[in-house]
Amino acid sequence: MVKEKILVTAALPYANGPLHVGHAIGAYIPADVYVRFNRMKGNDVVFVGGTDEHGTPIAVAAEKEGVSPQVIVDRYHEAIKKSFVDLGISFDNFSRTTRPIHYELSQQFFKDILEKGYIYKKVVERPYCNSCKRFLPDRYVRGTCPHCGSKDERGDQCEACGKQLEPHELKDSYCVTCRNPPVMKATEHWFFKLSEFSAKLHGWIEENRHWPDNARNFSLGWIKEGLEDRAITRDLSWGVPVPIEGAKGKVLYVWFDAPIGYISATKEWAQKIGKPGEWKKYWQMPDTKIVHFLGKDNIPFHAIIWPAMLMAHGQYTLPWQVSSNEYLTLEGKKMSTSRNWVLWLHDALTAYDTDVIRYYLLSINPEKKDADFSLKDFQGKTNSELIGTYGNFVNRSMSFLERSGSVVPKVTAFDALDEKMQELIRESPEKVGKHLAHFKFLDALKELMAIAHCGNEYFQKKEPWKNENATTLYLCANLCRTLAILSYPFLPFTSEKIWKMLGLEGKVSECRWEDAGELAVREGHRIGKVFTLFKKIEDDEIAAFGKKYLSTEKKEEQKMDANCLEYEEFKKTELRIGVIKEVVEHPKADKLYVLKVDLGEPALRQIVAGIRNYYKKEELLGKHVVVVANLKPAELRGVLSEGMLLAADVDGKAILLVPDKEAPVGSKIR
Ligand code: B3M
Ligand code: ZN
Repeated sequence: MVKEKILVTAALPYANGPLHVGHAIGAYIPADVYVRFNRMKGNDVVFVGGTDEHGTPIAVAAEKEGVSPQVIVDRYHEAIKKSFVDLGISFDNFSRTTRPIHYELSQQFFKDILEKGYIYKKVVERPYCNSCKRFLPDRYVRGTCPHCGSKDERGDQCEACGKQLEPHELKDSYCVTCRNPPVMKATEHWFFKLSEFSAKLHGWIEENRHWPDNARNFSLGWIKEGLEDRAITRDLSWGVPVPIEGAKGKVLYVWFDAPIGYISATKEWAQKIGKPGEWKKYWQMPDTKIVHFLGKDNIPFHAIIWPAMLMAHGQYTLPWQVSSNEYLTLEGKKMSTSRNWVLWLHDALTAYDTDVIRYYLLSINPEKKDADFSLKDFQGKTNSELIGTYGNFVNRSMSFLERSGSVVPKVTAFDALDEKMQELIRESPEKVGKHLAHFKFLDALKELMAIAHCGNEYFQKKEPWKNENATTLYLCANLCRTLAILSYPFLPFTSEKIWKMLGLEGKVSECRWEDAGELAVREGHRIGKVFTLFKKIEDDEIAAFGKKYLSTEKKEEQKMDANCLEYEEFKKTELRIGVIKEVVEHPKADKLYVLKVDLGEPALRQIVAGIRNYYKKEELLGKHVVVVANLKPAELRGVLSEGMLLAADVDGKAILLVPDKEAPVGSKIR
């Protein structure tokens, strides 16, 4: 067999929070299964990953906590790395996009394609916050999605409908820092000529028939709609500086530098192994298969923009596969970190063995359609499949062998059932392997479980507790070995345990995939100590787990805590009675009035209020109202506002709060 060169990547998670189980099965577990399988096939595989440490996801998280972005990325790089180790993800290198090697490469990449004429400069209008005095790229803006109407969505992508967004497309948008609506302001940015690659991308994707449907259909659809040039710079201080004169205060867009992280992580790996030029073998030689694993929301970047960047550059190999999973829901509901409906990976891994989590996630792998993680199903599948089928076969075979003296008996005669079993062992590497080679992880796992199931049937039919049993025990011991090898990509820890129980030399990881088809446990071989592989998940246990990590009440409580205001903070709000003295229409916004309000101060206050649809001017004149008097002045659509009126929000309609009895202007409210 010719050895293949394969470079595998798994999307670089933003270092702005921990990972949840959806992340784990979205890209990392399938990538790891694929990598472990290919290593056993004797292929030349390098598996790289790392954390994505730029962009507004990081900057916004840092601001929320009032710390620098560096603090955030340092913290979550470590946390994410630990979760991957605990999950058994066998990266050859796990890097960070804040490392110098990555800055250098991303800047060089930019300069290279600029030189080739694929980048140009253009003045554009972008959202700007007058009170924060800065531009609001990507996630600095929130508002209503123009496609599906979901409220409070981020400026880069709608969590509800998944559509890519530009911050200025959001309706009722506001600045995430101060909540004021942004204005549009001119700024200069660099654009990548994506439109020029339409035809080339189209031809290339057409040919990539081995891609999953979701990636192919999405990309071909997008090309049909028409690809537009994309801004690849941002007005931000956190990120890779744009490496040219006159670009002060501008950084590369995070989705420009992040995929380059795959190359820089490979370069770093090459340096670490003491062969600095080795990365070129994978990125600059066309016979390497570059395989990207990612979740569905990352398809546009991996299947269109990144390949176009590589085409523009011309010196790197294009991806061969874009293996993209659909979403995982949790108890039937969409997972969402911002809405606090998630099962954290570290929580799952504290309570259960890695392989138990890996097995369940792989058994519901959202390969072609969304899948649901439910605790009941997790308990059911673990108990009936992982333990009831796979664990059961290994345990009953090994225990029987132990009770019979721990030595593999001398084979006597083969009957028809034995012949069939021998045949199954011989064919099994091909049966499971053909699916893995084609990224069909669900089919591969099903095949593996079918083999274990055949083992149980064989054991049952042969009734070794009643009959002469030498051949049965010999074949069962061999099938245990076969299962150990074939389950290694899925259940790497369990498979090594079985190996140990079998008393075999070396490790499963050193075996070849095809070894699984041999009858290598010979008569006279002494097995090791036998122990049970898994513990059944009991009802009360899963209930307690759910209560601790998943209960909605608990999540609501946590949310309440997060939203609660200390009294000391609340006390800072200054509320006072005012009387409306003047009402004019806002010159630029038809929902707004510009009011002059007397608060008993020397000068009247100017307040911009969104009540024009609900009150006539004459209804307002002379009205006593409640005013937030110590808000930082802010411009609303270009008009200064020095306070806010209190109103009840009744289905989006404003109803002003007024004093019940006469209260003089300026009265404080306590
Ligand atoms: N950090 C998005 C995400 O975590 C992004 C992936 C980058 S892959 C180059 O979903
Ligand atoms: Zn602001």
